[in-house]
Amino acid sequence: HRLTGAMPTALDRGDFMPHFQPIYDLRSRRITGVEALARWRHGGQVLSPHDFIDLAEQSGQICRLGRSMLDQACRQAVIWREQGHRLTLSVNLSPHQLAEPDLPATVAGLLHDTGLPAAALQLEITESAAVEHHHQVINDLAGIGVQIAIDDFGTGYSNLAALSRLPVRCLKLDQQFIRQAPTAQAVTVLRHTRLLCQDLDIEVIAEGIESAGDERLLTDLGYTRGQGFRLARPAPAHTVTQLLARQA
Ligand code: G
Ligand code: G
Ligand code: MN
Ligand code: NA
Repeated sequence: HRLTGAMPTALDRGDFMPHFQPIYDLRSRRITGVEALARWRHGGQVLSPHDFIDLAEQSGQICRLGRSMLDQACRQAVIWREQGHRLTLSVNLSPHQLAEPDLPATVAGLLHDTGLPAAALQLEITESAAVEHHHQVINDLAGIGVQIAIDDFGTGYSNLAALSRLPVRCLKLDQQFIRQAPTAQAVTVLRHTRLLCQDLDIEVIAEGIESAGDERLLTDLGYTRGQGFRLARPAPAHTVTQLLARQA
């Protein structure tokens, strides 16, 4: 694929960058965190992960790309924290990154170099990758003090027993449930996931909030954290800086 061939040079030149999507406290409507989402400035366009993450994984370049995202996102998070915003930074990890034995050392090194406190970094991993193979590396990452979140929760091979044994701080409930609401089944999943998290003492973030109705349903069910186009779309750092300044 022509994009695969263009990746090494693009990485060298710094053409990959994170955009950031705010995560909100649904009660105060304040931003409590941001999720870094990779973008590629390529040929006058900005490409989204759908265009290149699979290619990066297949070609083995996802680790370098993931490291670059982590590095850039941590540096930006430090800038926001220096402006007085107490944010958690969430960064997506590919299963390939979890399979790299030096990931915990790499993350520790990045935190040291950037000055971002470990507790301010949340690493998002998908259910399948989390529960199948990578208990040791996940434990090591948690040992550094970073938060572990399970992304797209409810879509993978949920192994609740494994989940309760892992040092998981947060579940990000996949968009599909709020999309399917208000069917009775979807509302049941939303309600019980919230209760499960409460009982396991795990934070839960509802993803894909697109309307006032979505937001009302979730707050009625006791959700206090959310992310979605109704609240804010992914945007370049400077746009998020403006959003943060406005709520200060
Ligand atoms: O930004 P967007 O909403 O289009 O992201 C689409 C998908 O790409 C999401 O599932 C997200 O988890 C994934 N993604 C975005 N940025 C990164 C990244 O830096 N690393 C990895 N591994 N996945 C990412
Ligand atoms: O898989 P992950 O949760 O990392 O993916 C985040 C993706 O979800 C990004 O591509 C982001 O653009 C997208 N996203 C965020 N909020 C919404 C939303 O409200 N609706 C839809 N359709 N997509 C969203
Ligand atoms: Mn994510
Ligand atoms: Na998700």
